[in-house]
Amino acid sequence: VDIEGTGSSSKVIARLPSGESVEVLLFGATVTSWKSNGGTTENLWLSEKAALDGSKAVRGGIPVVFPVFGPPPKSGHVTSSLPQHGFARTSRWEFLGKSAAEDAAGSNSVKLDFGLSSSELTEEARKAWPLDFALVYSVTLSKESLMTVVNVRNEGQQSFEFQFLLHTYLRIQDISKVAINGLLGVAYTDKVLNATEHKQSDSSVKITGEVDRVYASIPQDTTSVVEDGKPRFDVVRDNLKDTVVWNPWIEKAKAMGDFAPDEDYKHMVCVEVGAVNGWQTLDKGDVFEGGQTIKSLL
Ligand code: TA6
Repeated sequence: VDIEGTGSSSKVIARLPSGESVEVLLFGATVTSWKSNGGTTENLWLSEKAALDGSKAVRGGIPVVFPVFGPPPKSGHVTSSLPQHGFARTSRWEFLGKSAAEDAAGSNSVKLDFGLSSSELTEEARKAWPLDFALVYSVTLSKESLMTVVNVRNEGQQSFEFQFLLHTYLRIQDISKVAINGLLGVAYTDKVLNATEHKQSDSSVKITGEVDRVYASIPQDTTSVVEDGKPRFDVVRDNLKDTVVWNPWIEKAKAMGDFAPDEDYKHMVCVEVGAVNGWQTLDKGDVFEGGQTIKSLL
Protein backbone atom coordinates (compact mmCIF):
# COMPACT_ATOMS: atom_id res chain seq x y z
CA VAL A 1 0.00 0.00 0.00
CA ASP A 2 1.42 3.37 -0.98
CA ILE A 3 0.38 6.76 0.26
CA GLU A 4 1.09 9.32 -2.43
CA GLY A 5 1.06 13.06 -2.33
CA THR A 6 0.48 15.37 0.58
CA GLY A 7 -2.17 17.87 1.55
CA SER A 8 -5.53 17.97 -0.11
CA SER A 9 -4.65 15.85 -3.13
CA SER A 10 -3.13 12.97 -1.15
CA LYS A 11 -4.38 9.54 -2.00
CA VAL A 12 -3.94 5.94 -0.88
CA ILE A 13 -3.13 3.31 -3.50
CA ALA A 14 -3.39 -0.42 -2.79
CA ARG A 15 -2.37 -3.25 -5.13
CA LEU A 16 -2.76 -7.01 -4.97
CA PRO A 17 0.18 -9.26 -5.91
CA SER A 18 -1.82 -10.18 -9.06
CA GLY A 19 -1.92 -6.50 -10.13
CA GLU A 20 -5.47 -5.38 -9.25
CA SER A 21 -5.51 -1.90 -7.69
CA VAL A 22 -7.67 0.72 -6.00
CA GLU A 23 -6.95 4.43 -5.47
CA VAL A 24 -8.71 6.51 -2.80
CA LEU A 25 -8.40 10.29 -2.40
CA LEU A 26 -8.40 11.42 1.24
CA PHE A 27 -10.68 14.19 -0.05
CA GLY A 28 -14.15 12.75 0.38
CA ALA A 29 -12.62 9.23 0.81
CA THR A 30 -13.42 9.15 -2.91
CA VAL A 31 -12.42 5.98 -4.73
CA THR A 32 -11.11 7.37 -8.04
CA SER A 33 -9.84 4.16 -9.67
CA TRP A 34 -10.50 0.43 -9.36
CA LYS A 35 -8.67 -1.88 -11.77
CA SER A 36 -9.39 -5.61 -12.10
CA ASN A 37 -8.01 -8.28 -14.49
CA GLY A 38 -4.50 -7.90 -13.16
CA GLY A 39 -4.80 -4.11 -13.26
CA THR A 40 -5.68 -3.93 -16.98
CA THR A 41 -9.42 -3.08 -16.68
CA GLU A 42 -10.47 0.29 -15.21
CA ASN A 43 -14.00 -0.19 -13.84
CA LEU A 44 -14.82 3.36 -12.75
CA TRP A 45 -15.42 6.45 -14.85
CA LEU A 46 -13.60 9.65 -13.86
CA SER A 47 -14.13 12.93 -15.67
CA GLU A 48 -11.02 14.34 -17.34
CA LYS A 49 -11.94 17.61 -15.62
CA ALA A 50 -12.68 16.11 -12.20
CA ALA A 51 -11.32 18.36 -9.46
CA LEU A 52 -8.77 16.20 -7.57
CA ASP A 53 -7.35 19.07 -5.48
CA GLY A 54 -10.13 19.30 -2.91
CA SER A 55 -11.71 22.32 -4.56
CA LYS A 56 -15.02 20.55 -5.20
CA ALA A 57 -16.67 17.11 -5.13
CA VAL A 58 -15.01 14.64 -7.51
CA ARG A 59 -16.91 14.11 -10.78
CA GLY A 60 -16.57 10.37 -11.03
CA GLY A 61 -15.30 7.38 -9.05
CA ILE A 62 -17.39 6.72 -5.91
CA PRO A 63 -18.33 9.93 -4.05
CA VAL A 64 -19.71 9.26 -0.54
CA VAL A 65 -23.06 11.00 -0.01
CA PHE A 66 -23.91 11.72 3.67
CA PRO A 67 -25.95 12.94 5.63
CA VAL A 68 -28.36 14.06 2.89
CA PHE A 69 -28.99 12.88 -0.69
CA GLY A 70 -29.86 15.49 -3.29
CA PRO A 71 -30.78 19.07 -2.45
CA PRO A 72 -31.38 19.43 1.33
CA PRO A 73 -35.08 19.57 2.30
CA LYS A 74 -36.37 23.14 2.59
CA SER A 75 -37.46 22.82 6.19
CA GLY A 76 -38.16 20.39 8.96
CA HIS A 77 -34.95 18.41 8.94
CA VAL A 78 -31.86 19.81 10.59
CA THR A 79 -30.06 19.28 7.28
CA SER A 80 -31.76 22.14 5.42
CA SER A 81 -28.59 24.25 5.14
CA LEU A 82 -26.24 21.51 3.92
CA PRO A 83 -24.87 21.45 0.35
CA GLN A 84 -26.38 19.09 -2.22
CA HIS A 85 -25.42 15.50 -1.30
CA GLY A 86 -24.09 16.56 2.12
CA PHE A 87 -20.53 17.21 3.37
CA ALA A 88 -18.88 13.74 3.39
CA ARG A 89 -17.72 13.91 -0.25
CA THR A 90 -16.09 17.31 0.27
CA SER A 91 -14.50 16.69 3.67
CA ARG A 92 -10.92 15.62 4.31
CA TRP A 93 -10.99 12.09 5.74
CA GLU A 94 -8.23 10.45 7.73
CA PHE A 95 -6.50 7.25 6.54
CA LEU A 96 -6.90 4.87 9.51
CA GLY A 97 -4.81 2.05 8.05
CA LYS A 98 -4.89 -1.12 6.01
CA SER A 99 -5.29 -4.78 6.73
CA ALA A 100 -4.55 -7.72 4.45
CA ALA A 101 -7.06 -10.51 4.46
CA GLU A 102 -7.77 -13.74 2.67
CA ASP A 103 -11.28 -14.21 1.33
CA ALA A 104 -13.18 -17.50 1.39
CA ALA A 105 -11.48 -18.66 -1.80
CA GLY A 106 -8.16 -18.11 -0.07
CA SER A 107 -7.23 -15.30 -2.44
CA ASN A 108 -5.70 -12.09 -1.19
CA SER A 109 -7.66 -8.98 -0.41
CA VAL A 110 -6.64 -5.69 1.14
CA LYS A 111 -8.89 -3.47 3.27
CA LEU A 112 -8.33 0.29 3.61
CA ASP A 113 -10.10 2.18 6.42
CA PHE A 114 -10.94 5.88 6.42
CA GLY A 115 -12.46 7.99 9.19
CA LEU A 116 -14.43 11.22 9.46
CA SER A 117 -15.90 12.56 12.68
CA SER A 118 -17.87 15.67 13.58
CA SER A 119 -14.81 17.27 15.23
CA GLU A 120 -12.99 17.19 11.87
CA LEU A 121 -15.72 19.03 9.95
CA THR A 122 -15.39 22.56 8.69
CA GLU A 123 -17.09 25.22 10.79
CA GLU A 124 -19.69 25.62 8.06
CA ALA A 125 -20.57 21.91 7.92
CA ARG A 126 -20.63 21.68 11.72
CA LYS A 127 -23.07 24.60 11.84
CA ALA A 128 -25.26 23.02 9.16
CA TRP A 129 -25.34 19.68 10.96
CA PRO A 130 -24.45 20.16 14.65
CA LEU A 131 -24.64 16.47 15.63
CA ASP A 132 -21.88 14.27 17.08
CA PHE A 133 -21.08 11.36 14.76
CA ALA A 134 -18.19 9.20 13.59
CA LEU A 135 -17.91 7.53 10.18
CA VAL A 136 -15.59 4.67 9.33
CA TYR A 137 -15.52 3.84 5.60
CA SER A 138 -13.87 0.59 4.51
CA VAL A 139 -12.70 -0.10 0.95
CA THR A 140 -11.80 -3.76 0.34
CA LEU A 141 -10.07 -4.79 -2.89
CA SER A 142 -10.29 -8.43 -3.96
CA LYS A 143 -9.31 -10.03 -7.25
CA GLU A 144 -12.75 -9.62 -8.88
CA SER A 145 -14.61 -7.25 -6.58
CA LEU A 146 -14.54 -3.99 -4.66
CA MET A 147 -16.47 -3.67 -1.42
CA THR A 148 -17.20 -0.25 0.08
CA VAL A 149 -19.02 -0.12 3.40
CA VAL A 150 -19.71 2.72 5.82
CA ASN A 151 -20.17 2.52 9.58
CA VAL A 152 -22.15 5.46 11.02
CA ARG A 153 -21.99 5.91 14.80
CA ASN A 154 -24.17 8.36 16.74
CA GLU A 155 -21.82 9.78 19.37
CA GLY A 156 -24.25 12.41 20.63
CA GLN A 157 -26.91 12.48 23.30
CA GLN A 158 -29.86 12.59 20.88
CA SER A 159 -31.01 10.47 17.99
CA PHE A 160 -30.52 11.87 14.48
CA GLU A 161 -31.79 11.19 10.97
CA PHE A 162 -29.58 10.79 7.91
CA GLN A 163 -29.46 9.55 4.33
CA PHE A 164 -26.51 7.71 2.80
CA LEU A 165 -25.57 6.81 -0.79
CA LEU A 166 -22.53 5.68 -2.77
CA HIS A 167 -22.55 7.73 -5.96
CA THR A 168 -20.75 5.14 -8.12
CA TYR A 169 -19.80 6.12 -11.69
CA LEU A 170 -19.35 2.79 -13.55
CA ARG A 171 -17.25 2.84 -16.72
CA ILE A 172 -18.87 1.15 -19.72
CA GLN A 173 -17.95 0.97 -23.41
CA ASP A 174 -21.19 2.09 -25.05
CA ILE A 175 -24.33 3.27 -23.23
CA SER A 176 -26.51 2.22 -26.19
CA LYS A 177 -25.56 -1.41 -25.49
CA VAL A 178 -26.22 -1.32 -21.73
CA ALA A 179 -29.15 -2.97 -19.91
CA ILE A 180 -29.64 -2.62 -16.15
CA ASN A 181 -31.42 -5.62 -14.67
CA GLY A 182 -32.88 -6.58 -11.29
CA LEU A 183 -35.39 -3.73 -10.98
CA LEU A 184 -38.53 -5.28 -12.55
CA GLY A 185 -41.67 -4.25 -10.71
CA VAL A 186 -39.82 -1.83 -8.41
CA ALA A 187 -41.37 1.57 -7.65
CA TYR A 188 -39.25 4.57 -8.61
CA THR A 189 -39.33 8.36 -8.49
CA ASP A 190 -38.46 9.79 -11.89
CA LYS A 191 -36.59 13.06 -11.35
CA VAL A 192 -36.58 13.76 -15.09
CA LEU A 193 -40.39 13.52 -15.16
CA ASN A 194 -40.98 16.05 -12.39
CA ALA A 195 -40.36 13.56 -9.55
CA THR A 196 -43.43 11.51 -10.41
CA GLU A 197 -43.91 7.97 -9.11
CA HIS A 198 -43.64 5.01 -11.52
CA LYS A 199 -43.22 1.23 -11.50
CA GLN A 200 -40.49 -0.49 -13.51
CA SER A 201 -42.44 -2.44 -16.13
CA ASP A 202 -39.58 -3.80 -18.28
CA SER A 203 -37.09 -6.34 -16.95
CA SER A 204 -34.23 -4.17 -18.26
CA VAL A 205 -33.64 -0.42 -17.87
CA LYS A 206 -32.21 0.95 -21.11
CA ILE A 207 -30.59 4.41 -21.31
CA THR A 208 -31.73 6.33 -24.41
CA GLY A 209 -31.83 9.80 -22.87
CA GLU A 210 -31.35 11.54 -19.52
CA VAL A 211 -32.22 9.08 -16.72
CA ASP A 212 -32.45 10.06 -13.05
CA ARG A 213 -34.50 7.52 -11.09
CA VAL A 214 -34.63 6.63 -7.40
CA TYR A 215 -35.68 2.96 -7.12
CA ALA A 216 -36.98 2.34 -3.58
CA SER A 217 -37.20 -0.74 -1.36
CA ILE A 218 -35.83 -3.15 -3.95
CA PRO A 219 -36.71 -6.73 -2.95
CA GLN A 220 -33.54 -8.48 -4.10
CA ASP A 221 -30.04 -7.24 -3.33
CA THR A 222 -28.33 -7.32 -6.75
CA THR A 223 -28.57 -4.82 -9.63
CA SER A 224 -26.80 -6.12 -12.76
CA VAL A 225 -25.25 -4.17 -15.61
CA VAL A 226 -25.20 -6.12 -18.87
CA GLU A 227 -23.21 -4.74 -21.80
CA ASP A 228 -23.72 -5.95 -25.35
CA GLY A 229 -25.49 -9.03 -23.96
CA LYS A 230 -22.61 -9.95 -21.64
CA PRO A 231 -22.74 -9.54 -17.81
CA ARG A 232 -20.40 -6.62 -16.87
CA PHE A 233 -21.09 -5.71 -13.20
CA ASP A 234 -23.12 -7.03 -10.30
CA VAL A 235 -23.81 -4.33 -7.70
CA VAL A 236 -24.82 -6.07 -4.47
CA ARG A 237 -26.41 -3.96 -1.69
CA ASP A 238 -25.67 -4.60 1.96
CA ASN A 239 -28.32 -3.20 4.32
CA LEU A 240 -29.29 -0.49 1.82
CA LYS A 241 -32.71 -0.76 0.20
CA ASP A 242 -32.60 1.81 -2.60
CA THR A 243 -30.68 2.33 -5.85
CA VAL A 244 -30.41 5.46 -8.05
CA VAL A 245 -29.81 5.06 -11.78
CA TRP A 246 -28.42 8.21 -13.42
CA ASN A 247 -27.08 9.24 -16.77
CA PRO A 248 -26.92 12.98 -17.57
CA TRP A 249 -27.12 12.45 -21.36
CA ILE A 250 -26.06 15.09 -23.87
CA GLU A 251 -27.33 18.44 -22.55
CA LYS A 252 -26.67 17.88 -18.85
CA ALA A 253 -23.21 16.42 -19.62
CA LYS A 254 -22.38 19.57 -21.58
CA ALA A 255 -23.78 21.79 -18.83
CA MET A 256 -21.49 20.35 -16.11
CA GLY A 257 -18.17 22.23 -16.22
CA ASP A 258 -16.31 19.33 -14.63
CA PHE A 259 -17.83 16.63 -16.89
CA ALA A 260 -15.36 15.97 -19.71
CA PRO A 261 -15.19 15.04 -22.46
CA ASP A 262 -18.81 16.05 -23.18
CA GLU A 263 -19.58 12.84 -25.07
CA ASP A 264 -18.44 10.67 -22.17
CA TYR A 265 -22.07 10.23 -21.13
CA LYS A 266 -21.76 7.30 -23.59
CA HIS A 267 -19.07 5.68 -21.41
CA MET A 268 -20.57 5.88 -17.94
CA VAL A 269 -23.66 4.97 -15.96
CA CYS A 270 -24.28 5.70 -12.28
CA VAL A 271 -25.73 2.80 -10.25
CA GLU A 272 -25.88 4.28 -6.77
CA VAL A 273 -26.83 2.13 -3.79
CA GLY A 274 -28.22 3.98 -0.80
CA ALA A 275 -30.77 4.59 1.90
CA VAL A 276 -32.32 7.71 0.40
CA ASN A 277 -36.05 7.11 0.27
CA GLY A 278 -37.00 8.71 3.57
CA TRP A 279 -34.59 8.94 6.51
CA GLN A 280 -32.62 6.51 8.67
CA THR A 281 -32.99 7.25 12.39
CA LEU A 282 -29.97 6.45 14.55
CA ASP A 283 -30.41 6.49 18.33
CA LYS A 284 -27.64 7.82 20.56
CA GLY A 285 -24.76 5.34 20.83
CA ASP A 286 -26.14 3.24 17.97
CA VAL A 287 -24.29 2.19 14.80
CA PHE A 288 -25.59 1.82 11.23
CA GLU A 289 -23.64 -0.22 8.68
CA GLY A 290 -24.36 -0.34 4.95
CA GLY A 291 -22.53 -0.60 1.67
CA GLN A 292 -21.98 -2.46 -1.57
CA THR A 293 -19.92 -5.12 -3.26
CA ILE A 294 -19.31 -4.43 -6.94
CA LYS A 295 -18.25 -7.51 -8.89
CA SER A 296 -16.45 -6.99 -12.19
CA LEU A 297 -17.61 -9.83 -14.45
CA LEU A 298 -15.46 -8.96 -17.44
O1 TA6 B 1 -27.53 10.79 -8.28
C1 TA6 B 1 -28.15 11.53 -9.26
C2 TA6 B 1 -28.10 13.01 -8.88
O2 TA6 B 1 -28.84 13.25 -7.71
C3 TA6 B 1 -28.59 13.81 -10.08
O3 TA6 B 1 -29.84 14.42 -9.81
C4 TA6 B 1 -27.47 14.82 -10.30
O4 TA6 B 1 -27.69 15.98 -9.51
C5 TA6 B 1 -26.27 14.01 -9.80
O5 TA6 B 1 -26.74 13.41 -8.62
C6 TA6 B 1 -24.99 14.79 -9.64
O6 TA6 B 1 -25.07 15.68 -8.58
P1 TA6 B 1 -23.76 16.60 -8.28
O7 TA6 B 1 -24.11 17.38 -7.04
O8 TA6 B 1 -22.61 15.65 -8.08
O9 TA6 B 1 -23.57 17.43 -9.52
